[in-house]
Amino acid sequence: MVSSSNSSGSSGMRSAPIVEARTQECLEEMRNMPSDELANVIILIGRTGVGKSALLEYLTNALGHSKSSPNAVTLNFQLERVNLFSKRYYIMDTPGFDTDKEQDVFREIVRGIEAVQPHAKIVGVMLVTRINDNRAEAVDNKLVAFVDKLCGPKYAGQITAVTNFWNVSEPEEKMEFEMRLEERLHQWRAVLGQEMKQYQHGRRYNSFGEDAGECLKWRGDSDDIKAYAKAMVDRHYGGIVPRDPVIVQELFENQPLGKTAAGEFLGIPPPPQSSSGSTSASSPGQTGATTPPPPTSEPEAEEIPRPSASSDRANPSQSRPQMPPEPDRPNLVEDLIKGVFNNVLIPAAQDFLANRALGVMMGGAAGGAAGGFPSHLDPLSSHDHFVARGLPGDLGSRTQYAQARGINLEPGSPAFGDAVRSSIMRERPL
Ligand SMILES: Nc1nc2c(ncn2[C@@H]2O[C@H](COP(=O)(O)OP(=O)(O)OP(=O)(O)O)[C@@H](O)[C@H]2O)c(=O)[nH]1
Ligand SMILES: [Mg+2]
Repeated sequence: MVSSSNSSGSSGMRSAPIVEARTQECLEEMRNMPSDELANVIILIGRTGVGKSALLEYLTNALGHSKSSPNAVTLNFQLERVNLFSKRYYIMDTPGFDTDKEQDVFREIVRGIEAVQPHAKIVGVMLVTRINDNRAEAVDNKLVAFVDKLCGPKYAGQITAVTNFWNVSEPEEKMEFEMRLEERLHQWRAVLGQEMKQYQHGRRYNSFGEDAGECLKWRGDSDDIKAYAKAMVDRHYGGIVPRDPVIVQELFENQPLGKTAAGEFLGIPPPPQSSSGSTSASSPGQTGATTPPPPTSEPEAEEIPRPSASSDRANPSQSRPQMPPEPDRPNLVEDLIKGVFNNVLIPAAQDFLANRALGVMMGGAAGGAAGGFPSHLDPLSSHDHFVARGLPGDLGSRTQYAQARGINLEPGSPAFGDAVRSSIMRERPL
């Protein structure tokens, strides 16, 4: 186990002592947990300044992490704990994934994962971005592809795409952000998996846990924003039977970082080939950590019991079941990196804007995608039907659409979804 797990990172700089002490407390608490229990860890990943640390603060009520404090930039992994609806979570903050920092950030994430093993399950990964950021730099796409490599193909349902900076002043700006969100989620789901969840941090949520279509004030409405964020964690992670991301299995197998999917993707050089060809003598993850590989099991989603951490430790040779082979997927990650999606989706977005300018977005006269219902969307989802037609699918937009057509059902209810779906299908056949 890492003995001073927050004292030095790839940057060689130190976190604020109080934040560091709390991280140590969290690690200590995990170590002291009953051997048949595992801590629930959620990792925040994203570029610098997108609000990862601010999200951690809102989720846990902790202070001292974000740019609103003197300890502006996160340099090492940091942990805070919170009890949400009688379940304890440990939220792990990580440094910003930026150009030329990618490998260092990956190493720090690995350091964090190794530090919590074998006492924890990585129940979730949150991919945090700013919605008010219209840059589409190579590193943004690389980030999504990196998360895919880190988590593997079966983890999509445990990834939450969090967008920040929803505080808008103009309705036009809100529409633009909503359109950008749809575009982004469309791209990401194509890469990470359709089960990926979403959360708009700074928007109002209704009692069904659905985006109610209203942007809140970052400071004035902070209590509401905090409550919605906490409820989201419970919704997304409270009732699941979690699996670990693929990196946990790879570290457990003593894969050197350059041999892990994420490490290979980021260009971390593989270790020199030994004469026997074995890599098992390499230190786990080559991060300099003293942690043994994480001897936790990787149950299929249906498998609830897992060997306890202590029994795993007692018999480290008892390896966990092999991960199932990756299903065949088109080269979406490579396409994403090459920017293919940008070429496809930006014209679609422009069409959408043009339609909106003509006042036809809700009118049904024009717009919409051609060529049938996209196979990656859910034909039973009214949200996906809107998206398939190039329209914002959030609940607020669907409610607006419904009201304009005299559909007076409870927004978000199944009956509402059915009525809205039928209506849009009639109006805009694909
Ligand atoms: N207005 C507004 N401000 C936000 C929002 N989210 C975060 N912030 C603020 O923006 C800043 C974001 O900083 P951090 O949370 O430190 O960003 P980070 O992603 O942790 O950055 P690194 O540690 O450098 O990786 C903080 O001052 C937050 O208070 C948001 O949704 N709206
Ligand atoms: Mg930070």
